[in-house]
Amino acid sequence: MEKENTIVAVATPIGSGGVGIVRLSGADSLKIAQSMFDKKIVEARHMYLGHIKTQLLDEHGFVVYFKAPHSYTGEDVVEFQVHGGVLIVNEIVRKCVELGAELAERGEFTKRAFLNNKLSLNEAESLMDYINAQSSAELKASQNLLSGAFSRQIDAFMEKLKDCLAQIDVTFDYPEHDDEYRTAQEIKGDIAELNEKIKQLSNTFNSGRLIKDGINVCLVGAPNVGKSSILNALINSDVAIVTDIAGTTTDTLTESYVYKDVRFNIMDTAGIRESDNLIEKMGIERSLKNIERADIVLCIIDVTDLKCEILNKIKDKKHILVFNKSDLPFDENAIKDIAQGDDYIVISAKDNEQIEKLKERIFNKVFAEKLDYNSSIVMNERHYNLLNNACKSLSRALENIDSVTLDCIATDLMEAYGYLSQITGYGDIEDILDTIFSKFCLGK
Ligand SMILES: Nc1nc2c(ncn2[C@@H]2O[C@H](COP(=O)(O)OP(=O)(O)OP(=O)(O)O)[C@@H](O)[C@H]2O)c(=O)[nH]1
Ligand SMILES: [Mg+2]
Repeated sequence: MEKENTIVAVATPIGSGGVGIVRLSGADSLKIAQSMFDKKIVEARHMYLGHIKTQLLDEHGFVVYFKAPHSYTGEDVVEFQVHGGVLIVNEIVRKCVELGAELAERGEFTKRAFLNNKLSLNEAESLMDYINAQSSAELKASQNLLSGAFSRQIDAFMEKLKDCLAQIDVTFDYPEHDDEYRTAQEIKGDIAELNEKIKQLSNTFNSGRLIKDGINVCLVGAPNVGKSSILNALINSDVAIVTDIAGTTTDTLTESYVYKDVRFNIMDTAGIRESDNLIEKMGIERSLKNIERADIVLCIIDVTDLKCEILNKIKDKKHILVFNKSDLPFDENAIKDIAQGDDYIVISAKDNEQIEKLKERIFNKVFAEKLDYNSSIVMNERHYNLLNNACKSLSRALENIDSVTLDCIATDLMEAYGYLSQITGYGDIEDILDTIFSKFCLGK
């Protein structure tokens, strides 16, 4: 696994920009950089201004040297900061390769950082979420995961498991000192508590997934009830076509807004009704499919025409009944009759009445519990699956602890330990490394 070679890549995005950064990492970084730079690089973490020379270039720019292990990768690193032109940075990379460096693979810098214990595997993965965050909620949550708090939690779980395993060991090694029944009862409590804690952490994935992907909100209802008008009101822009002709929307239109730092993706769909028109029929099919994809469905009903034939299609999904056109006369009691205790809200898309309230209701319905960005929210499916697997092993241990010998329980505990260790990567994980780091961008 030890990599001896020196790697190089452009660390800034592809394209022109004010500044371009080329990064070298590995034992020969300094030698390679020095042989194309006219100033003597003596001190680490010192910016040298000088001329970087290649066949094509005489570039006036900066060079910084980070001496191992005090660098991002834990190896010797050199960064060139030059004018941000595609040809300029590529020419510097080409020259580095000519001088013996190899082109870095995706994520290779971070992979090396992991291998040199600069960060744990889950932190490396959170880094990707942090860089690619699309909402401030995702930014906050990934920053928290990156801070090490999550890794420490996993480490603590692993420590606890080690304690339990040690206790079991003692029972076997010194049977005269302990009786097996008492040990079993003691560790039973510990395992149950641990199992509960891991479950709680894994449950945060419900929110974490939504924070990461955004919440898919689907607007459905009969034609002309005001779905497109509501979409426009929610995003505060006239993106969707609105007319009084039933069947205006045929395609699905998705637009996003941010509420309380979280991204909501609103899907406006074709009004659902019996139709002979082929295009409309296809649109209606899509509407029905979108209901399945949605995290929450808004069932739109016209207050002046209280029909809601699709209620049976959405009753098993998380949903809110939205009665629209409250600027027109309507009968509140008739609405209550239809809602039958279901969650509902009365709004007017036309007058922008209760739109903020609607956003709040959607948010609260999706996040039943308060989001706390200062505690860990699991956002990565791999971590989630591993936490769940650990829980399964622990549950099995708990089920059997009264009926089998303690060495059988030890196997389950070790299995749980193995799953947890795969999260932080401090275990046997060679095969998963490439999959994870290949999702990175070049130069990271
Ligand atoms: N009075 C009133 N009219 C509204 C309101 N919302 C929408 N409308 C009108 O209702 C008609 C239909 O609105 P749309 O937003 O196109 O309805 P839709 O549900 O998207 O219709 P389809 O795309 O045909 O399924 C238009 O004439 C809108 O101006 C409202 O809150 N009050
Ligand atoms: Mg429409």
